[in-house]
Amino acid sequence: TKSLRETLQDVIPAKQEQLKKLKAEHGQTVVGDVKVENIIGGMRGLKAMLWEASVLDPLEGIRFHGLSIPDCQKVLPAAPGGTEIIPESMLWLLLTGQVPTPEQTRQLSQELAEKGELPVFVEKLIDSLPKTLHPMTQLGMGVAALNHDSSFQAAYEKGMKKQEYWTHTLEDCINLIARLPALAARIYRNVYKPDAQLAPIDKNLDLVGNYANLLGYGNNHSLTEYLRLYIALHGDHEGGNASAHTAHLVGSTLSDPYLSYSAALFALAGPLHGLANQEVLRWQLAMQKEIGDNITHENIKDYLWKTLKSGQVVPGYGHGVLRNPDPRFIALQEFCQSRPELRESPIIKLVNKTFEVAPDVLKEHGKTKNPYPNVDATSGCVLYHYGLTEFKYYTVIFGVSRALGALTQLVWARALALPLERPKSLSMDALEKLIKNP
Ligand code: FCX
Repeated sequence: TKSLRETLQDVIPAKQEQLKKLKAEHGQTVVGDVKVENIIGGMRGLKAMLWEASVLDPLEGIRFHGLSIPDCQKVLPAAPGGTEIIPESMLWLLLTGQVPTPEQTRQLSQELAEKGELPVFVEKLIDSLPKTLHPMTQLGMGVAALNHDSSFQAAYEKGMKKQEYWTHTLEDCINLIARLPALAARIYRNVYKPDAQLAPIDKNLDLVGNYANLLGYGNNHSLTEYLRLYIALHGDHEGGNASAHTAHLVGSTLSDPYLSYSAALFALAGPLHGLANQEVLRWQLAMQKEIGDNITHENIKDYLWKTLKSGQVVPGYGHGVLRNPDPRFIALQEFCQSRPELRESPIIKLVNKTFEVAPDVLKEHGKTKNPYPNVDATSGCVLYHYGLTEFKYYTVIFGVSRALGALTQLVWARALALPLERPKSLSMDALEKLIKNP
């Protein structure tokens, strides 16, 4: 069987050729209009960047190299003894466009475990931070500091050729993904369980098996499986979302993958993006507290209106691109329905009941273009069920996941020699002038 690097060596030339042809034959072909509303409206809907690993359809949801979430659940290998997709198999798919064999997946798991230890200075850096510093700030700082060992940066300083960019980018990306569990778990330990011992990395375990162990949940097989699925599914969601786009933009300056992904994490830390899963839990718990047990649909409806009338968004609902329930939400709900203890969990039941009411209320409210749940409507609530109740930590888990897609695309961006990103901005006066004299 081929290694990850051999597989990539095989697939990259065809993609390079495809891009060359696109540029030569269609460089001047128009594929869309730019409206003033796109310029004012956060570039929504503007087809303006290249992203190989996944494409998001507003109705159908995400496809990773053409595979939908149910397709991935059928074909991507699980961990030994597990049934859910693991991040390694998703990473392989995102990087190569091919479905790995179980053996290839195991090889990747082994490589990640072997590279999983943190440098001592990063451990010390994280240990020196105050517990009150948000875990996402700590994660972003830790990831940035890991650039001390960047292969890309070292090779760049020595004057590497452009053709070698992607190989060094790949090494950095693999190293970074490998170290994320130890970094993220250290932050968890320091902030929430200061007396706990961190488990050593087990060279025979997959990435999430080790992450769950380090978090102190290694003996909870159900939670470990949930984390595998969640981290794999959350890995990539097209290129235009704020975190992925940030990594892409920063990477286009030839900043190394550590710095690029660190920047992405600070975009993920915003409440309209990655922080939404903690907001959902906070909101659902506040609803439960206010209404008490035996919540009816009518109670939920009233609570939704109260949230909307106070000018807040309903967290976990709406999306910049999707116009249907998020298939990632559906996949996580199915995971819950397949396990009796989760089916009966009060918080999961509340998420379900809210889903039965919220779309109609949001339609009646009439503002959001998408009245359906996104993945965050349930992801944090499942963690809460398992006893991982420290919700300020949830976005860190999202950050471990999103590395898969954001870093994969850095490899592709360098392999395809994509240039420095530099869109043209306009002042309102310049825009008005352009409208008068197009
Ligand atoms: N509740 C109430 N109002 C909402 C809403 C919601 N869940 N979602 C959108 N709206 C409002 C917007 O605030 C906007 O109002 P405005 O005209 O007064 O500014 C209007 O509806 C139109 O917004 P729309 O075009 O539908 O949505 P956007 O693309 O601007 O924003 C997000 C998309 C996701 C930011 C938005 O739906 C939202 O704030 N949702 C709640 C937070 C959330 O769940 N975020 C997670 C998203 C995702 F999964 C992720 O990136 O991680």
